[in-house]
Amino acid sequence: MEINTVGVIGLGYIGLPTAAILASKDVKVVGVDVNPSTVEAINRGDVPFVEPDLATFVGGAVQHGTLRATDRPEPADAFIIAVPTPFQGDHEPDLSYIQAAAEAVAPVLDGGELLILESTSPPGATQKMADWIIAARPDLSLDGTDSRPAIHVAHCPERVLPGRVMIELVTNDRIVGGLTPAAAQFAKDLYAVFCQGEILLTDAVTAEMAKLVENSFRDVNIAFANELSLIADKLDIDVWELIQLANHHPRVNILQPGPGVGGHCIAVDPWFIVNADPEQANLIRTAREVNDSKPQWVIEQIESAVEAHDAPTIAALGLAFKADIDDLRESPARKIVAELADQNPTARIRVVEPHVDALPPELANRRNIELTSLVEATDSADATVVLVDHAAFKDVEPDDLGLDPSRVVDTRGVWR
Ligand code: SAJ
Repeated sequence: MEINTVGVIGLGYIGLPTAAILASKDVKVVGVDVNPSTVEAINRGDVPFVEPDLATFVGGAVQHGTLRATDRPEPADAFIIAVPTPFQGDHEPDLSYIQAAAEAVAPVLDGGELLILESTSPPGATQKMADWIIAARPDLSLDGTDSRPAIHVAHCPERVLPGRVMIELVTNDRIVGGLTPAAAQFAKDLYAVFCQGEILLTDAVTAEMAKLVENSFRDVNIAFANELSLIADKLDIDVWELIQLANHHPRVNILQPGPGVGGHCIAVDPWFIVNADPEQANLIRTAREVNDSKPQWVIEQIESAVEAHDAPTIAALGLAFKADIDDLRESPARKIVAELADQNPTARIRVVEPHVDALPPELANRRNIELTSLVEATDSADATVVLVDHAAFKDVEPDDLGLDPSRVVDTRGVWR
């Protein structure tokens, strides 16, 4: 199958880098997004969020004429759908963005196109997407066994790490699951345009599960570390030393505890497995619950460190969901600061986040929270809580800040 034009539906953290890297290989890419400011920014050659090297790729491709953005799909040889799949209600996957994308693409199909779902999806979502397209276009088919022309549908989950997206898009191995073997092969040919890793073929449901399983594996292992941190606290031992010692065993590799699990994937994807098989997915559900309950435990630790003060000053170091990035979305640190302020209205909270210039709205609105420098925040604070292991904090000695170790709650072990 010859692919000269690709429509990328959804120009977010995954869609835009994928569109830009394809366009850098001289594929003609039309990106589609429902947000007019995203479309305008990209057509100016700008990037609406921070990701190393992405701006260079987007700016270059727009200038070269291989990438442009618009608000509705146009005919193309292949489509990549990279829209959000959040959960709703009691952790039920919300496929409405996939359905909207399928229904937007259906009218521009001629038959013969390749359609790839990249969004992280619960088992069966790729088949559902195909069914929505065929429902809108009963003149097309999924296998071409009758006189109706076939469309080729596959799932290829993204696996790139925020902060390293432009590198990992090229170097990571990819899993491609086709609704048919032909669809998988066509999708492999498209990814081979920019991916230097291995491209492994399977069916769509196995590919969907592979992505969910990868993130659940990490979630379960982080939950193990978080549970150990609670047990170590009760036994009055240092969890960081404990993990370091245990990891000397050749077959043990315990991850690091923290204030909870953030980001848009690891805290969400395991629920898709729980939802698909609630009776069996006990370990996966419990791990989610352990990680989700960690922020409240951290709040209690801070409260007990300042219980002698009526109107304590608390320095909170870090708001991002992990080290050395500016991404504050779904961050346990942000949640901890907000809840701490709510539960302790007389406390003054000085937040240090070297990667942003302003507090997010729900924190900026509170009179008892302010964004300050590290030195200002820790100066005569009644307690200091480390919420993110940014290099900017690791590089400082607590002694230089005049910190009393008994008044530090170090959720990331940066100063041990
Ligand atoms: N965390 C810990 N302790 C650890 C490791 C991480 O508390 O030892 C926390 C982090 O601080 C953060 C959260 O877990 O709050 C998630 O961070 P992460 O670096 O583990 O992962 P993400 O969310 O940035 O990206 C993950 C990656 N998946 C895996 O490593 C299996 C990435 O490859 C995926 O592409 C991405 O999810 C995604 O989009 O699904």
